[in-house]
Amino acid sequence: MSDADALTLTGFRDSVYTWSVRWALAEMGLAHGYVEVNPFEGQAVRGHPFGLVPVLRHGDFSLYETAAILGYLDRVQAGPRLTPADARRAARMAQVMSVTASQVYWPLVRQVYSNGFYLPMEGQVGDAAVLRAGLAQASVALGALDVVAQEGLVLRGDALTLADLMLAPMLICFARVPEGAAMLAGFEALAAWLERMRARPHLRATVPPCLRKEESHG
Ligand SMILES: N[C@@H](CCC(=O)N[C@@H](CS)C(=O)NCC(=O)O)C(=O)O
Repeated sequence: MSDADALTLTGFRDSVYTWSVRWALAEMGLAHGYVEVNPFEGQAVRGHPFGLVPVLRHGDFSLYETAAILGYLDRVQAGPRLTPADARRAARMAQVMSVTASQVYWPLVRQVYSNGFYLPMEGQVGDAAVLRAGLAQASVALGALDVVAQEGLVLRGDALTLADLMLAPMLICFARVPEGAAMLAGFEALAAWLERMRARPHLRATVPPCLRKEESHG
């Protein structure tokens, strides 16, 4: 690959959004460089005006926002497209990606997973009230996504789309907290879809270090 074609991902090893892009790159068979930055410790993220990860560079082109990065990779890759050609499936995919960013990330990842798993794993005390607030909000998002999984246009288990790539890492993190796992089990179509995602070799190969013990072998 020439410099003009080189792909470089800037991310943080335990970030769910970074995981989505790493999983996408693996599914698409795209070779890439990787730069590790921890924005949670105040490290500057080159190419991101809001100081977040991930950022993708492709030659002299720089891109941030995970949904945009996934869509771009899907267009430059040589394999089968992960954006459906069918208008309704494509719209449902975009809807799920938007709901993931707006309704899933904060309550399920930043409130439940961070306080129920990640901070304790780091030897810090999670905030139980924040965790409870996240759980209360989570059921609304999970219910909406379960309806989508039942419908079967996307979140199918077969026919991978960009929605799978964006949502599954967040739900895997959420389910690492016992209360999250119990709640998710009540949404049967969504839980069945997630089990099929968990079995994908490229997902397993890109599991972040903080989750690796059980996720990549279990
Ligand atoms: N809307 C952004 C969100 C990215 C994001 O929130 N990334 C987290 C890591 S998973 C981050 O960099 N957080 C740093 C911080 O909150 O200071 C995207 O889709 O890429």
